[in-house]
Amino acid sequence: MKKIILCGRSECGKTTLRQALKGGKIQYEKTQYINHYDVVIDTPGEYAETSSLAHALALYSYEADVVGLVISATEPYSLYPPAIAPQATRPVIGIVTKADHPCANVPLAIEWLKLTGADPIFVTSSFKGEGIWAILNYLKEPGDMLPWETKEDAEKEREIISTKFEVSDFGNKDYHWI
Ligand SMILES: Nc1nc2c(ncn2[C@@H]2O[C@H](COP(=O)(O)OP(=O)(O)OP(=O)(O)O)[C@@H](O)[C@H]2O)c(=O)[nH]1
Ligand SMILES: [Mg+2]
Repeated sequence: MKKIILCGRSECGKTTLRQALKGGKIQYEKTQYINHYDVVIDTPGEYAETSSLAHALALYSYEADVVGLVISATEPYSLYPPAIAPQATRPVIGIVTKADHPCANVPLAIEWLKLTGADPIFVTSSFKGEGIWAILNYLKEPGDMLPWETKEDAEKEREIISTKFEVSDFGNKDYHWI
């Protein structure tokens, strides 16, 4: 598998996406440090939000084959300046998360990612499994075994065990503690 680094603001769903790509149950806590031991390098959102930490993202991107700019379909603004993708020395892809969310605005998130120059752009829901198969096939290299054999298996709804509360879920009666 090509190694991918996931960058994006806090709560945009990077850790959840990492778990969805690996096929296990979704069970996570706040990311406290850069986890780089795996084919998915998971970073804390603070690194994308804080200029003094952002340099670390650039350094860790050298350990990856692909940079994934992650943006949630529920985000009210984009962190990414236009045309940042060419600054990386790796291919940069865009990943929209939380496409299943009742407050999702997927077309807007896609537009923001297009502005960065990221290509291709994947639309995902880690909860529902949407887009997971497409990303895995993008990262797949000859001889790799994927956690699933078919798209249908890869895109099955996931079991979610989490007590992480999402601030943007305030007021939505179906989304309290998920
Ligand atoms: N509806 C929906 N919610 C999601 C999805 N993925 C993640 N979430 C929610 O988003 C919240 C944040 O998810 P995380 O994966 O921890 O986000 P993160 O980007 O790793 O956050 P940091 O580690 O703080 O940078 C969780 O409370 C989940 O409930 C998804 O596919 N659909
Ligand atoms: Mg995280």
